Amino acid sequence: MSLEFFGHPFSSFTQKVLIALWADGTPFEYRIIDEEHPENYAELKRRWPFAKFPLLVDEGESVIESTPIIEHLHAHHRGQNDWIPQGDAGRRVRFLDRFFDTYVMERMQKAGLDILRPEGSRDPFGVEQARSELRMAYDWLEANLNQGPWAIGETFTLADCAAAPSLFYADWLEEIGPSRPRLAAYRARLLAHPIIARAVDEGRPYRHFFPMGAPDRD
Ligand SMILES: N[C@@H](CCC(=O)N[C@@H](CS)C(=O)NCC(=O)O)C(=O)O
Repeated sequence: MSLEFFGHPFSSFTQKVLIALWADGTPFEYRIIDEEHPENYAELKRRWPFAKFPLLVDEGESVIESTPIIEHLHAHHRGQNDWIPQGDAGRRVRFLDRFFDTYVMERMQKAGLDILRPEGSRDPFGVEQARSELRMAYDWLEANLNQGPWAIGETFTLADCAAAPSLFYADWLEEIGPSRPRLAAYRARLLAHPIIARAVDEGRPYRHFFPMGAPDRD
């Protein structure tokens, strides 16, 4: 029952899955994608031509994309957490997981990574649109998040695994600010969770990778 996990400590989608793995105490071999381990990138690329991470290998089988990886862990390596509860609660979890991935994480990637494009091929219109949709996502969350402590209430779920890295990094790019106290308090609760604090700490040495420069907080 050996699990190999390909990812990088500073990557938001990697952190999303690490939170689930660590919170359950699931053993795995961590294959970090970096310059010191070219064989890890080569294996990732062989298994998934897009070479996006994270990627999980379970007994030789590739499991691709963060949400299906957590679903796979939930089904085959069940720990103490109920990542996707049954019934309506599960539907709310899946919706919020999609929401954080799509409207927070992907908008943040779009706006944040544009600066790495070669001069002349940047997309200022797309960046402004992504930032505007990020603010719209914050406003929606401010109006619709429940009282917590977690995304759907008392149970820490897949939705919180997605929320933690997305809100962590998105706030660096576009501050949530004091006008959204409920969302700011949820982000603070997530960052105070010991497993999420570990994910943030393991990413700390790589903060110089943040394209716009990491702010001096968190
Ligand atoms: N939808 C994917 C997104 C994965 C993704 O965007 N990963 C980023 C790191 S956070 C990546 O692989 N970046 C490297 C690249 O695009 O070459 C998931 O849920 O896993």
